[in-house]
Amino acid sequence: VLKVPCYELETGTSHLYGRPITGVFAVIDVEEKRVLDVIDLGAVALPPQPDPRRVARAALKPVQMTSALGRNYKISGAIQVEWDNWSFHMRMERRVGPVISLVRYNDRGNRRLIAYQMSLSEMFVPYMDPGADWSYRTYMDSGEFGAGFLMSSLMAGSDCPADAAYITMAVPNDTGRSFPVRRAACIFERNTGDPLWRHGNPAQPTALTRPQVELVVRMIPVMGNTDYIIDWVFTQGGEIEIRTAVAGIAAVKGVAAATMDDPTAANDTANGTLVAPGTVAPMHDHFFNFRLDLDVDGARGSSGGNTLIRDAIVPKRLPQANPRRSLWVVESTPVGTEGPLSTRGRNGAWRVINPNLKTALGHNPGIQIVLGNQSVSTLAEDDDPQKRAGFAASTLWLTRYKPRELFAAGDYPTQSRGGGGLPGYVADRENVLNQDVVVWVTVGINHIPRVEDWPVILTDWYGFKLRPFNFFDENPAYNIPAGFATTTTGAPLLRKSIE
Ligand SMILES: [Cu+2]
Repeated sequence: VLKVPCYELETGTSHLYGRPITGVFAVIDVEEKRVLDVIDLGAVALPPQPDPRRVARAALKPVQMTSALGRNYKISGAIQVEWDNWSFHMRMERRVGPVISLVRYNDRGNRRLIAYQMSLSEMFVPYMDPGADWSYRTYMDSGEFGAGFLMSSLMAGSDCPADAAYITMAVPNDTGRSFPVRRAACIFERNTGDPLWRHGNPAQPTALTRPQVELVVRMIPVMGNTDYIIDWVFTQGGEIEIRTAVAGIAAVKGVAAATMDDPTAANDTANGTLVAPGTVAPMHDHFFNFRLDLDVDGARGSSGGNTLIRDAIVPKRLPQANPRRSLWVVESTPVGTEGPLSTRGRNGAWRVINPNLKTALGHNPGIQIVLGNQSVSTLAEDDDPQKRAGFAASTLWLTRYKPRELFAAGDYPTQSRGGGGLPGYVADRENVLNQDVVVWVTVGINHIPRVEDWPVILTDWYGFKLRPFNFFDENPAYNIPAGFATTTTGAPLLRKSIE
Protein backbone atom coordinates (compact mmCIF):
# COMPACT_ATOMS: atom_id res chain seq x y z
CA VAL A 1 0.00 0.00 0.00
CA LEU A 2 1.47 3.34 -1.06
CA LYS A 3 0.61 6.92 -0.22
CA VAL A 4 1.12 9.00 -3.34
CA PRO A 5 1.54 12.79 -3.20
CA CYS A 6 0.69 14.89 -6.27
CA TYR A 7 2.76 17.36 -8.29
CA GLU A 8 1.86 19.76 -11.07
CA LEU A 9 3.39 18.69 -14.40
CA GLU A 10 1.32 20.58 -16.97
CA THR A 11 3.52 23.66 -17.16
CA GLY A 12 6.38 21.38 -18.19
CA THR A 13 8.51 22.52 -15.28
CA SER A 14 11.92 21.03 -14.77
CA HIS A 15 11.47 21.80 -11.09
CA LEU A 16 8.93 19.10 -10.25
CA TYR A 17 9.53 19.13 -6.50
CA GLY A 18 8.82 22.86 -6.44
CA ARG A 19 5.25 22.26 -7.69
CA PRO A 20 3.51 20.18 -4.98
CA ILE A 21 -0.29 20.03 -5.03
CA THR A 22 -0.43 20.37 -1.28
CA GLY A 23 -2.98 18.34 0.66
CA VAL A 24 -4.00 16.04 -2.21
CA PHE A 25 -2.82 12.45 -2.09
CA ALA A 26 -4.00 8.97 -2.92
CA VAL A 27 -3.72 5.66 -1.13
CA ILE A 28 -3.00 2.90 -3.63
CA ASP A 29 -2.84 -0.88 -3.32
CA VAL A 30 -0.05 -1.72 -5.74
CA GLU A 31 -0.67 -5.48 -5.79
CA GLU A 32 -4.43 -5.21 -6.35
CA LYS A 33 -3.89 -2.22 -8.67
CA ARG A 34 -6.64 -0.34 -6.85
CA VAL A 35 -6.99 3.22 -5.62
CA LEU A 36 -8.19 2.80 -2.04
CA ASP A 37 -8.70 6.45 -1.22
CA VAL A 38 -8.18 9.95 -2.58
CA ILE A 39 -7.72 12.56 0.12
CA ASP A 40 -8.10 16.31 -0.38
CA LEU A 41 -7.35 18.37 2.71
CA GLY A 42 -8.50 21.61 1.05
CA ALA A 43 -7.32 24.04 -1.60
CA VAL A 44 -3.81 25.49 -1.29
CA ALA A 45 -2.33 27.58 -4.10
CA LEU A 46 0.60 26.07 -6.01
CA PRO A 47 3.89 27.62 -4.92
CA PRO A 48 5.05 30.10 -7.58
CA GLN A 49 7.77 29.00 -10.00
CA PRO A 50 11.28 30.17 -9.13
CA ASP A 51 11.71 33.66 -10.62
CA PRO A 52 13.42 33.23 -14.03
CA ARG A 53 14.30 36.94 -14.18
CA ARG A 54 17.02 36.72 -11.57
CA VAL A 55 19.98 39.00 -12.20
CA ALA A 56 22.61 37.47 -14.45
CA ARG A 57 26.00 36.88 -12.91
CA ALA A 58 29.38 37.15 -14.61
CA ALA A 59 31.02 33.78 -15.19
CA LEU A 60 34.38 33.11 -13.57
CA LYS A 61 37.35 32.25 -15.74
CA PRO A 62 37.56 28.43 -15.69
CA VAL A 63 39.20 26.95 -12.60
CA GLN A 64 40.20 23.41 -13.45
CA MET A 65 41.84 20.38 -11.94
CA THR A 66 44.12 18.48 -14.29
CA SER A 67 46.75 15.77 -14.07
CA ALA A 68 49.07 17.04 -16.81
CA LEU A 69 51.49 14.09 -16.66
CA GLY A 70 48.77 11.44 -16.45
CA ARG A 71 46.97 9.52 -13.76
CA ASN A 72 48.67 7.99 -10.75
CA TYR A 73 45.90 5.44 -10.25
CA LYS A 74 45.23 2.16 -12.00
CA ILE A 75 41.79 0.63 -12.50
CA SER A 76 41.55 -3.03 -13.55
CA GLY A 77 39.07 -5.90 -13.57
CA ALA A 78 35.67 -5.34 -11.99
CA ILE A 79 36.84 -3.24 -10.22
CA GLN A 80 40.26 -3.16 -8.58
CA VAL A 81 41.84 0.22 -7.82
CA GLU A 82 45.49 0.91 -7.01
CA TRP A 83 46.74 4.36 -6.04
CA ASP A 84 49.89 5.39 -4.23
CA ASN A 85 50.15 2.86 -1.38
CA TRP A 86 46.44 2.00 -1.42
CA SER A 87 44.62 -0.87 -3.08
CA PHE A 88 40.95 -1.76 -2.81
CA HIS A 89 38.07 -3.37 -4.63
CA MET A 90 34.87 -1.51 -5.43
CA ARG A 91 31.50 -2.58 -6.72
CA MET A 92 27.96 -1.30 -6.81
CA GLU A 93 25.09 -2.98 -5.00
CA ARG A 94 21.49 -2.18 -5.77
CA ARG A 95 20.58 -1.55 -2.17
CA VAL A 96 23.58 0.19 -0.58
CA GLY A 97 25.35 1.65 -3.61
CA PRO A 98 29.15 1.63 -3.54
CA VAL A 99 30.83 -1.20 -1.61
CA ILE A 100 34.54 -0.81 -0.87
CA SER A 101 36.33 -4.00 0.12
CA LEU A 102 39.75 -5.54 0.81
CA VAL A 103 41.28 -2.17 1.59
CA ARG A 104 45.04 -2.53 1.95
CA TYR A 105 47.89 -0.12 2.55
CA ASN A 106 51.33 -1.00 1.22
CA ASP A 107 53.58 -0.33 4.20
CA ARG A 108 57.14 -0.64 2.83
CA GLY A 109 56.26 -3.77 0.85
CA ASN A 110 53.86 -5.25 3.39
CA ARG A 111 50.30 -4.98 2.02
CA ARG A 112 48.47 -4.54 5.30
CA LEU A 113 44.72 -5.16 5.42
CA ILE A 114 42.67 -2.40 7.04
CA ALA A 115 39.07 -3.18 6.08
CA TYR A 116 37.34 -6.27 4.73
CA GLN A 117 34.20 -4.50 3.52
CA MET A 118 32.65 -1.06 4.01
CA SER A 119 29.47 0.52 2.67
CA LEU A 120 26.37 2.49 3.48
CA SER A 121 23.96 0.21 5.35
CA GLU A 122 20.79 2.30 5.73
CA MET A 123 19.38 5.81 5.63
CA PHE A 124 16.55 7.43 7.57
CA VAL A 125 14.96 10.76 6.64
CA PRO A 126 12.00 11.53 8.91
CA TYR A 127 10.11 14.77 8.24
CA MET A 128 8.81 16.77 11.19
CA ASP A 129 5.44 17.86 9.78
CA PRO A 130 2.41 16.33 11.55
CA GLY A 131 -0.03 16.95 8.65
CA ALA A 132 -1.86 13.95 7.15
CA ASP A 133 -0.04 14.47 3.83
CA TRP A 134 3.39 14.64 5.54
CA SER A 135 3.44 12.54 8.71
CA TYR A 136 4.18 9.34 6.76
CA ARG A 137 7.24 10.86 5.06
CA THR A 138 9.90 8.99 7.02
CA TYR A 139 12.02 7.58 4.24
CA MET A 140 14.54 4.78 4.57
CA ASP A 141 15.95 5.47 1.15
CA SER A 142 18.57 2.76 1.01
CA GLY A 143 16.48 -0.20 2.21
CA GLU A 144 13.20 0.94 0.68
CA PHE A 145 14.39 2.21 -2.71
CA GLY A 146 18.07 1.38 -3.19
CA ALA A 147 21.07 3.70 -3.30
CA GLY A 148 22.51 1.71 -6.22
CA PHE A 149 19.18 1.42 -8.05
CA LEU A 150 18.81 5.22 -8.00
CA MET A 151 22.38 6.02 -9.06
CA SER A 152 22.63 9.04 -11.37
CA SER A 153 24.98 9.73 -14.28
CA LEU A 154 27.83 12.06 -13.38
CA MET A 155 28.56 15.17 -15.42
CA ALA A 156 32.22 15.65 -16.30
CA GLY A 157 33.66 18.96 -15.18
CA SER A 158 31.02 19.67 -12.55
CA ASP A 159 30.03 16.54 -10.64
CA CYS A 160 33.65 15.37 -10.89
CA PRO A 161 36.76 16.86 -12.53
CA ALA A 162 36.74 16.72 -16.34
CA ASP A 163 39.64 14.27 -16.49
CA ALA A 164 38.29 11.86 -13.86
CA ALA A 165 37.80 8.20 -14.78
CA TYR A 166 34.08 7.60 -15.35
CA ILE A 167 32.78 4.08 -14.87
CA THR A 168 29.61 2.56 -16.32
CA MET A 169 28.09 0.14 -13.83
CA ALA A 170 25.40 -2.51 -14.12
CA VAL A 171 22.50 -2.21 -11.69
CA PRO A 172 19.99 -5.02 -11.07
CA ASN A 173 16.42 -4.13 -12.03
CA ASP A 174 13.19 -5.40 -10.44
CA THR A 175 13.04 -8.55 -12.57
CA GLY A 176 16.55 -9.81 -11.85
CA ARG A 177 18.09 -8.49 -15.04
CA SER A 178 20.37 -5.50 -15.09
CA PHE A 179 20.59 -2.12 -16.74
CA PRO A 180 23.69 0.00 -17.28
CA VAL A 181 24.14 3.37 -15.63
CA ARG A 182 26.60 5.39 -17.68
CA ARG A 183 29.20 7.31 -15.66
CA ALA A 184 27.68 5.90 -12.45
CA ALA A 185 30.96 6.35 -10.59
CA CYS A 186 33.96 8.57 -10.98
CA ILE A 187 37.48 8.18 -9.64
CA PHE A 188 39.86 11.08 -9.55
CA GLU A 189 42.87 12.54 -7.81
CA ARG A 190 42.78 16.02 -6.43
CA ASN A 191 45.30 18.40 -5.03
CA THR A 192 43.36 20.04 -2.23
CA GLY A 193 45.63 23.08 -2.28
CA ASP A 194 46.39 22.38 1.38
CA PRO A 195 49.63 21.12 2.91
CA LEU A 196 49.57 17.44 3.92
CA TRP A 197 52.34 18.31 6.33
CA ARG A 198 54.62 21.28 6.75
CA HIS A 199 57.00 23.07 9.01
CA GLY A 200 58.23 26.60 8.52
CA ASN A 201 60.33 29.04 10.39
CA PRO A 202 59.39 32.68 10.88
CA ALA A 203 62.96 33.73 10.07
CA GLN A 204 63.21 31.87 6.73
CA PRO A 205 61.33 32.45 3.48
CA THR A 206 60.57 28.80 2.70
CA ALA A 207 58.97 25.94 4.53
CA LEU A 208 59.45 22.20 4.40
CA THR A 209 56.07 21.18 3.03
CA ARG A 210 54.18 18.55 1.02
CA PRO A 211 50.93 19.05 -0.90
CA GLN A 212 47.85 17.07 0.03
CA VAL A 213 46.87 14.89 -2.91
CA GLU A 214 44.06 12.41 -2.42
CA LEU A 215 42.05 9.85 -4.36
CA VAL A 216 38.27 10.19 -4.48
CA VAL A 217 35.69 7.54 -5.42
CA ARG A 218 32.31 9.22 -5.95
CA MET A 219 28.75 8.16 -6.70
CA ILE A 220 25.57 10.25 -6.50
CA PRO A 221 22.27 8.42 -5.97
CA VAL A 222 19.18 10.60 -6.41
CA MET A 223 16.47 9.71 -3.90
CA GLY A 224 13.42 11.63 -5.11
CA ASN A 225 14.07 15.29 -4.39
CA THR A 226 17.46 14.76 -2.73
CA ASP A 227 20.79 14.01 -4.41
CA TYR A 228 23.17 12.28 -2.01
CA ILE A 229 26.86 12.43 -2.83
CA ILE A 230 28.81 9.50 -1.37
CA ASP A 231 32.61 9.89 -1.42
CA TRP A 232 35.32 7.50 -0.31
CA VAL A 233 38.52 9.55 -0.02
CA PHE A 234 41.96 7.98 0.41
CA THR A 235 44.90 10.15 1.50
CA GLN A 236 48.66 9.73 1.34
CA GLY A 237 48.66 9.93 5.13
CA GLY A 238 46.86 6.59 5.39
CA GLU A 239 43.46 8.11 6.13
CA ILE A 240 40.09 7.17 4.66
CA GLU A 241 37.45 9.85 4.76
CA ILE A 242 33.82 8.89 4.24
CA ARG A 243 31.98 11.99 3.06
CA THR A 244 28.31 12.36 2.29
CA ALA A 245 26.62 15.45 0.95
CA VAL A 246 23.03 16.53 0.75
CA ALA A 247 22.13 18.27 -2.51
CA GLY A 248 19.10 18.46 -4.79
CA ILE A 249 15.81 20.17 -4.06
CA ALA A 250 14.23 20.65 -0.63
CA ALA A 251 10.85 18.94 -0.29
CA VAL A 252 8.25 21.69 0.05
CA LYS A 253 4.54 22.32 0.52
CA GLY A 254 2.35 25.19 -0.56
CA VAL A 255 1.12 27.62 2.12
CA ALA A 256 -0.91 30.84 2.16
CA ALA A 257 1.84 33.08 3.55
CA ALA A 258 3.89 35.02 1.02
CA THR A 259 6.15 36.59 3.65
CA MET A 260 6.82 36.13 7.37
CA ASP A 261 4.69 39.23 8.03
CA ASP A 262 1.48 37.61 6.75
CA PRO A 263 -1.14 36.60 9.34
CA THR A 264 -0.89 32.87 8.56
CA ALA A 265 2.94 32.82 8.61
CA ALA A 266 3.39 31.65 12.21
CA ASN A 267 1.08 28.70 11.68
CA ASP A 268 2.40 27.94 8.18
CA THR A 269 6.00 27.77 9.46
CA ALA A 270 5.38 25.90 12.73
CA ASN A 271 7.21 22.87 11.27
CA GLY A 272 9.25 24.37 8.45
CA THR A 273 10.91 27.42 6.94
CA LEU A 274 9.36 29.84 4.46
CA VAL A 275 11.92 29.55 1.63
CA ALA A 276 9.98 31.45 -1.07
CA PRO A 277 6.54 33.09 -1.29
CA GLY A 278 3.89 30.45 -0.54
CA THR A 279 6.58 27.79 -0.15
CA VAL A 280 7.52 26.05 3.12
CA ALA A 281 10.27 23.42 3.44
CA PRO A 282 9.48 21.19 6.46
CA MET A 283 12.18 20.34 9.03
CA HIS A 284 13.69 16.86 8.80
CA ASP A 285 16.72 14.72 9.64
CA HIS A 286 19.21 12.90 7.45
CA PHE A 287 20.74 9.80 9.02
CA PHE A 288 23.27 7.69 7.11
CA ASN A 289 24.49 4.50 8.73
CA PHE A 290 27.77 3.07 7.45
CA ARG A 291 28.80 -0.53 8.09
CA LEU A 292 32.55 -0.81 8.59
CA ASP A 293 33.84 -4.36 8.72
CA LEU A 294 37.37 -3.39 9.69
CA ASP A 295 40.07 -6.05 9.79
CA VAL A 296 43.08 -4.24 11.17
CA ASP A 297 46.08 -6.27 10.02
CA GLY A 298 44.05 -9.19 8.75
CA ALA A 299 42.03 -9.93 11.84
CA ARG A 300 40.03 -12.86 10.47
CA GLY A 301 40.25 -16.51 11.32
CA SER A 302 43.41 -17.96 12.83
CA SER A 303 45.24 -14.66 13.29
CA GLY A 304 42.74 -13.60 15.97
CA GLY A 305 40.52 -10.56 15.88
CA ASN A 306 40.20 -6.88 16.64
CA THR A 307 39.14 -4.99 19.75
CA LEU A 308 37.45 -1.59 19.98
CA ILE A 309 39.15 0.73 22.46
CA ARG A 310 37.54 3.75 24.09
CA ASP A 311 40.15 6.44 24.80
CA ALA A 312 38.45 8.64 27.37
CA ILE A 313 39.78 12.06 28.33
CA VAL A 314 39.69 12.07 32.14
CA PRO A 315 40.37 15.24 34.17
CA LYS A 316 42.89 14.77 36.96
CA ARG A 317 43.74 16.88 40.01
CA LEU A 318 47.43 17.33 40.77
CA PRO A 319 49.02 17.26 44.24
CA GLN A 320 49.66 20.55 46.05
CA ALA A 321 53.41 20.35 45.39
CA ASN A 322 52.80 20.86 41.65
CA PRO A 323 52.38 24.46 40.42
CA ARG A 324 49.55 23.26 38.15
CA ARG A 325 46.22 22.30 39.71
CA SER A 326 44.95 19.99 36.99
CA LEU A 327 45.48 18.25 33.66
CA TRP A 328 43.91 15.36 31.80
CA VAL A 329 44.96 11.78 31.23
CA VAL A 330 43.75 9.15 28.77
CA GLU A 331 41.97 6.10 30.15
CA SER A 332 41.85 3.38 27.51
CA THR A 333 39.16 0.75 27.98
CA PRO A 334 38.34 -2.15 25.68
CA VAL A 335 34.65 -2.49 24.78
CA GLY A 336 33.69 -5.99 25.92
CA THR A 337 30.24 -6.60 24.51
CA GLU A 338 28.08 -5.73 21.51
CA GLY A 339 25.85 -2.70 21.74
CA PRO A 340 25.20 0.93 20.99
CA LEU A 341 28.04 3.04 22.41
CA SER A 342 27.48 6.34 24.11
CA THR A 343 29.55 9.02 22.41
CA ARG A 344 28.14 11.81 24.54
CA GLY A 345 29.18 13.47 27.77
CA ARG A 346 32.87 12.62 27.91
CA ASN A 347 35.53 13.80 25.50
CA GLY A 348 37.54 11.07 23.91
CA ALA A 349 38.17 8.92 20.89
CA TRP A 350 37.58 5.43 19.54
CA ARG A 351 39.98 3.08 17.81
CA VAL A 352 39.97 -0.48 16.57
CA ILE A 353 43.20 -2.32 17.37
CA ASN A 354 44.69 -5.69 16.58
CA PRO A 355 45.63 -6.91 20.08
CA ASN A 356 47.60 -9.86 18.67
CA LEU A 357 50.24 -7.81 16.87
CA LYS A 358 52.74 -5.14 17.81
CA THR A 359 54.50 -2.47 15.80
CA ALA A 360 58.23 -1.80 16.08
CA LEU A 361 57.43 0.58 18.93
CA GLY A 362 55.40 -2.06 20.76
CA HIS A 363 51.98 -0.57 20.04
CA ASN A 364 48.99 -2.62 19.00
CA PRO A 365 48.31 -1.31 15.47
CA GLY A 366 45.07 0.66 15.38
CA ILE A 367 42.64 2.58 13.19
CA GLN A 368 40.88 5.50 14.84
CA ILE A 369 37.27 6.35 14.07
CA VAL A 370 37.02 10.14 14.02
CA LEU A 371 33.32 10.89 14.32
CA GLY A 372 31.84 13.94 12.66
CA ASN A 373 28.17 14.81 12.57
CA GLN A 374 26.76 13.17 15.67
CA SER A 375 23.13 14.29 15.73
CA VAL A 376 20.99 11.32 16.76
CA SER A 377 17.27 10.79 16.36
CA THR A 378 15.21 12.47 19.07
CA LEU A 379 11.96 10.79 18.01
CA ALA A 380 10.14 8.92 20.78
CA GLU A 381 10.82 5.20 21.14
CA ASP A 382 7.11 4.44 20.68
CA ASP A 383 6.97 6.41 17.39
CA ASP A 384 6.64 3.85 14.58
CA PRO A 385 9.30 5.38 12.29
CA GLN A 386 11.76 5.37 15.20
CA LYS A 387 10.96 1.72 15.99
CA ARG A 388 11.84 0.86 12.39
CA ALA A 389 15.02 2.97 12.41
CA GLY A 390 16.27 2.26 15.93
CA PHE A 391 19.85 2.52 14.68
CA ALA A 392 19.45 6.31 14.39
CA ALA A 393 19.31 6.67 18.19
CA SER A 394 23.08 6.08 18.45
CA THR A 395 26.14 7.40 16.60
CA LEU A 396 28.25 4.29 17.14
CA TRP A 397 27.37 0.59 17.30
CA LEU A 398 29.61 -2.43 17.69
CA THR A 399 28.73 -5.98 16.63
CA ARG A 400 30.47 -9.28 16.15
CA TYR A 401 30.73 -10.18 12.46
CA LYS A 402 27.89 -12.30 11.10
CA PRO A 403 27.64 -12.74 7.34
CA ARG A 404 23.87 -12.08 7.40
CA GLU A 405 24.04 -8.90 9.49
CA LEU A 406 24.33 -6.23 6.80
CA PHE A 407 21.63 -3.63 7.30
CA ALA A 408 21.22 -1.19 10.21
CA ALA A 409 17.41 -1.35 10.02
CA GLY A 410 17.22 -5.05 9.14
CA ASP A 411 16.72 -6.99 5.92
CA TYR A 412 13.19 -5.74 5.22
CA PRO A 413 12.68 -2.18 6.48
CA THR A 414 9.70 -1.52 4.20
CA GLN A 415 6.62 -1.51 6.44
CA SER A 416 8.59 -3.30 9.16
CA ARG A 417 7.22 -3.27 12.69
CA GLY A 418 10.62 -2.41 14.11
CA GLY A 419 13.29 -4.12 16.16
CA GLY A 420 15.25 -5.32 13.13
CA GLY A 421 18.82 -4.49 12.30
CA LEU A 422 21.23 -3.17 14.90
CA PRO A 423 18.92 -3.28 17.96
CA GLY A 424 18.32 -6.95 17.13
CA TYR A 425 21.94 -7.73 16.21
CA VAL A 426 23.22 -6.54 19.61
CA ALA A 427 20.38 -7.95 21.73
CA ASP A 428 22.42 -10.96 22.88
CA ARG A 429 25.38 -8.75 23.90
CA GLU A 430 27.98 -11.13 22.50
CA ASN A 431 31.62 -10.89 23.51
CA VAL A 432 33.56 -8.70 21.08
CA LEU A 433 37.04 -8.82 22.61
CA ASN A 434 39.61 -9.96 20.04
CA GLN A 435 36.84 -10.97 17.62
CA ASP A 436 35.99 -10.16 14.03
CA VAL A 437 34.16 -6.93 14.88
CA VAL A 438 31.99 -4.62 12.80
CA VAL A 439 31.71 -0.92 13.63
CA TRP A 440 28.59 0.96 12.51
CA VAL A 441 28.66 4.76 12.31
CA THR A 442 25.52 6.90 12.07
CA VAL A 443 26.16 10.27 10.43
CA GLY A 444 23.31 12.48 11.62
CA ILE A 445 22.12 15.90 10.50
CA ASN A 446 19.13 17.93 11.67
CA HIS A 447 18.16 19.83 8.54
CA ILE A 448 16.53 23.15 9.40
CA PRO A 449 15.86 24.41 5.87
CA ARG A 450 17.00 27.92 4.98
CA VAL A 451 16.13 30.30 2.18
CA GLU A 452 19.48 29.46 0.57
CA ASP A 453 18.20 25.88 0.13
CA TRP A 454 15.81 27.21 -2.55
CA PRO A 455 15.25 26.67 -5.44
CA VAL A 456 18.17 24.26 -5.15
CA ILE A 457 20.13 23.20 -2.06
CA LEU A 458 23.70 24.44 -1.73
CA THR A 459 25.65 21.16 -1.43
CA ASP A 460 26.18 20.43 2.27
CA TRP A 461 29.00 18.05 3.25
CA TYR A 462 29.09 15.73 6.27
CA GLY A 463 30.97 12.61 7.27
CA PHE A 464 33.66 11.00 9.40
CA LYS A 465 37.06 9.46 8.90
CA LEU A 466 39.24 6.49 9.67
CA ARG A 467 42.83 7.33 10.44
CA PRO A 468 45.85 5.28 11.41
CA PHE A 469 46.60 5.46 15.13
CA ASN A 470 49.91 3.85 16.12
CA PHE A 471 49.32 1.69 13.03
CA PHE A 472 52.64 2.63 11.36
CA ASP A 473 56.14 2.94 12.75
CA GLU A 474 56.23 6.63 11.83
CA ASN A 475 54.29 9.20 9.81
CA PRO A 476 53.53 7.23 6.60
CA ALA A 477 53.70 10.40 4.48
CA TYR A 478 57.11 11.51 5.76
CA ASN A 479 58.77 9.78 2.80
CA ILE A 480 56.83 11.66 0.10
CA PRO A 481 59.43 13.11 -2.31
CA ALA A 482 59.96 16.85 -2.59
CA GLY A 483 56.78 18.67 -3.46
CA PHE A 484 55.62 19.80 -6.86
CA ALA A 485 54.04 23.02 -7.95
CA THR A 486 52.35 23.99 -11.19
CA THR A 487 53.25 26.67 -13.69
CA THR A 488 50.64 29.01 -15.10
CA THR A 489 50.41 26.86 -18.25
CA GLY A 490 49.51 23.80 -16.21
CA ALA A 491 52.84 22.07 -16.79
CA PRO A 492 54.19 20.52 -13.61
CA LEU A 493 57.32 22.12 -12.30
CA LEU A 494 59.63 20.37 -9.89
CA ARG A 495 60.87 22.85 -7.37
CA LYS A 496 64.01 21.80 -5.61
CA SER A 497 64.12 25.20 -3.97
CA ILE A 498 61.41 24.40 -1.47
CA GLU A 499 63.75 21.92 0.15
CU1 LIG B 1 17.63 17.91 4.11
